[in-house]
Amino acid sequence: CSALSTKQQRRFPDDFLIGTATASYQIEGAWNEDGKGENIWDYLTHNNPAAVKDGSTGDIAANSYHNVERDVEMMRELGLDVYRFSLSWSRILPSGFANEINEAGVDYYNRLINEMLKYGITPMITLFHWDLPQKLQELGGFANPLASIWFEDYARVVYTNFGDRVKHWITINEPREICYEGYGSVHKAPILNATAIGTYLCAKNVLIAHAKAYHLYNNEFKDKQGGQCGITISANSFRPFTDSEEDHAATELRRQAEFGLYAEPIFSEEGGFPKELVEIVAEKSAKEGYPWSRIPEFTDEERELVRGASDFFGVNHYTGFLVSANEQISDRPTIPILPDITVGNYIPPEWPQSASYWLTLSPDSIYDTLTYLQKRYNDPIFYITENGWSSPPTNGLLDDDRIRYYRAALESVLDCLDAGIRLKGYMAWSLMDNFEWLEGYTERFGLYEVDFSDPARPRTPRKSAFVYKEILRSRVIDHDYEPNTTVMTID
Ligand code: GBH
Repeated sequence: CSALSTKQQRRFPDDFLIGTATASYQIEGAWNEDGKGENIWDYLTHNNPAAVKDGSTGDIAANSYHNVERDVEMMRELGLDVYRFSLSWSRILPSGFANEINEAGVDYYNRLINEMLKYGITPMITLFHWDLPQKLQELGGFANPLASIWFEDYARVVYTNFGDRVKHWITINEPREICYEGYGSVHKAPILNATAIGTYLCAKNVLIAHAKAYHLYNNEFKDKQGGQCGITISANSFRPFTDSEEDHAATELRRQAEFGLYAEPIFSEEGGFPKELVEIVAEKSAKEGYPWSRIPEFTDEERELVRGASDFFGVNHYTGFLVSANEQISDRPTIPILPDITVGNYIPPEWPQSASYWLTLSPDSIYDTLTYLQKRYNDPIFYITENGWSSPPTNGLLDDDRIRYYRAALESVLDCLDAGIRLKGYMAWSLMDNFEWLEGYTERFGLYEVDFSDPARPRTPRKSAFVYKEILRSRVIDHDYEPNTTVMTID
């Protein structure tokens, strides 16, 4: 007898969407083909190659621009319910502005969407996953309040062209990574490193951009097209290192600085930025001699525009940390934190390490994160829009560590469903190996391996792809399932 999920035979409901996710710059390649305009990742990788670990670019990436049929074939092999991908803004609008539409770019996405629909795979589209048109960056990018208008114009083009067939929209992927990593530090393009100011300025403008695109959909498209529109925010699990009051307080502050900064204005009852953080930054700003707080305020009108502006809460979730009031707690590499808060990270030695320094297998972290968000934000509808595990390029096809991670994560998903959390779907990051931003091709997240030394970028299923396929087929997690990995088929 095969030992199924340890608890009992728990099933994923038939209407629970299981899928995979990718992002345009990470997979498409064809960076200057058929009229595509330059974006900030083209610009960064071409002009500052030292910023990328292996000096690589996404010029070809996984060559998905030329692989529509193979990409959809992989989705069919896995038996996906849903595939989440993003659109390249500058492929659709080469200058970033809506005066000129690049029909070849629109055509690529039409072919992809139509091929998916032919096989009953639901498209979930992210409008923006970090590849801002370069000209818009030169005009200030998300530090410029006009960015919300440029984004709304772009969203109108997108809904108009694809909304007849696409019913699941995500405006923006991970405001934290855009703003803190891109504007407040040097971890993502445009590596502005405007530490004191950049994160908050960007946060406000990104939230307003999202809200405008959301209301545009609601007011002008939803009646005809009948879809839903939300945002994706990265939210990892933060639990107190000890049960002390100080560690509990530090943990809550850490949550506010990580995801609350972006979630609170949309999903909280009162709207606006998290209060404790606002107080801390205001006080520090005054001490530092600024005539105003570095964290901008919303006008009443802006606050109301943003508050409640999402049909669901998309969560990208990868890992967890224990948080301490003591800054010097960890001996394992830990991730950079917004400099306005001072708290410590702890990662227990027994949590398995991936190829990414920030990513360990943190037990029950999905359940912990979603129960927190459910309570704090009044029971929204959730999708896990990303979750995944990296291995080094040399690991090849036998990825038992990735299998262990996905099984544990999906058990945690079932715990959420048992607890009544309104979680509607789960997307594994990623369908295939891709350009991992400043890590280049040194970290691999794919269920399918991509051979980056071959110009055609052929894809080969890893062992984890077979295991994921079986979970999709059976709708249960069988921890003893050993796949036959010799032939991948379409069932
Ligand atoms: C996701 O973000 C992205 O949406 C996806 O594009 C990406 O491929 C995937 O992660 C895997 O990395 O050294 O400061 O950069 C997840 C959020 C990504 C945030 C990694 C922290 C590392 C810290 N995290 N990042 S830093």
